[in-house]
Amino acid sequence: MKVIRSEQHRLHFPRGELFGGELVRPFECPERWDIIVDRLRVRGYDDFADPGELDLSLVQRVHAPDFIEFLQTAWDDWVAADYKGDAIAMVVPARRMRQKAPRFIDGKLGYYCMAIETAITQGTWQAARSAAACAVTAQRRVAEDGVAFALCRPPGHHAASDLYGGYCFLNNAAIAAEGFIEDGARRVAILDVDFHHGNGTQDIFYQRDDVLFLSLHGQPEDAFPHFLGYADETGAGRGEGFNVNYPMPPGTPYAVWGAALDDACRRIAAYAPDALVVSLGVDTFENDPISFFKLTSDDFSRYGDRIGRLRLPTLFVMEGGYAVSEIGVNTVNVLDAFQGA
Ligand code: 5XA
Ligand code: ZN
Repeated sequence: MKVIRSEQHRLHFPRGELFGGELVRPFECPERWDIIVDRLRVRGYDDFADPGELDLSLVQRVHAPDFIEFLQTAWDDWVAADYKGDAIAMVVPARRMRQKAPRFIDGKLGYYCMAIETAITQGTWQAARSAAACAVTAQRRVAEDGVAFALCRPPGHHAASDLYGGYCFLNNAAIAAEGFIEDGARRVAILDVDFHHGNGTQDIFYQRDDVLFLSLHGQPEDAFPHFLGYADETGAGRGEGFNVNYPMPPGTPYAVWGAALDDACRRIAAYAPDALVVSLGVDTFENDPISFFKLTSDDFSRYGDRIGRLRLPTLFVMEGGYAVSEIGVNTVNVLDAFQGA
């Protein structure tokens, strides 16, 4: 399986993340990437490549022009304001406030932000671009090989057309789905198995019937991103029926999670897509520090096999997972089992 990854991910690593009222070392850290690469090598994956130049027209099909410009200029604006730390939003347009982008950087950060744990640094835009380039380069490999893995960092599934947050800036999976459509796919399915609801991906395709989005995640009453991901969000307009959410409670074991995956796989098979994008987050793991499902390392093999049995051209796009010492084993268990199915 071809693995597309970029060393440029290292350009994004904020000094801190607000967690429980403390400034802690970010859970979304560069070692995550290193440990996945190490494990891939141990398991015999040796077909690694850098991404090609990012096709910005695909990014523009997913993200609003003002948002792209904001991401490109946020750091310079922050420095111009003489701020010394990482760029963090502090004020957001809450209920009964105007939804309008201000000129000053503090206002802009809040306007485009969906969760303030996510800081922007000097290299964030370059790193986000490289992650999107990984997704698109890997997507193009799927036509030749039937499968590819985009080892994206930073992740993408919380990024909506004009929102960043939840460690995400550009929606790598959505950009890749647009890549499949540009290359002739009439229907694409996106299966999001990250612990967190893929609010950004849902929002981007909510009114579309050419992209079926399915997400298995911690229920919003208890889990980030809290304000989207309920089962009654089923799509709108032409997209009605093409958005499927499986919110699940704290402590969910594989028996329950796997049944939801089975249902999702049946729906995907019925939709008969030309390609499948898997938003692969492994924060469903029992020891993940910020999540509450109970999947074991063996369960990742079980579900890799289930996805493999769909027999679809498949692109895996890396999302979350913060039990750093096991992130490699869990990720590669999915890929191995997919290939062995
Ligand atoms: O999939 N999303 C994540 O793993 C990020 C969660 C951020 C919670 N503050
Ligand atoms: Zn996650």
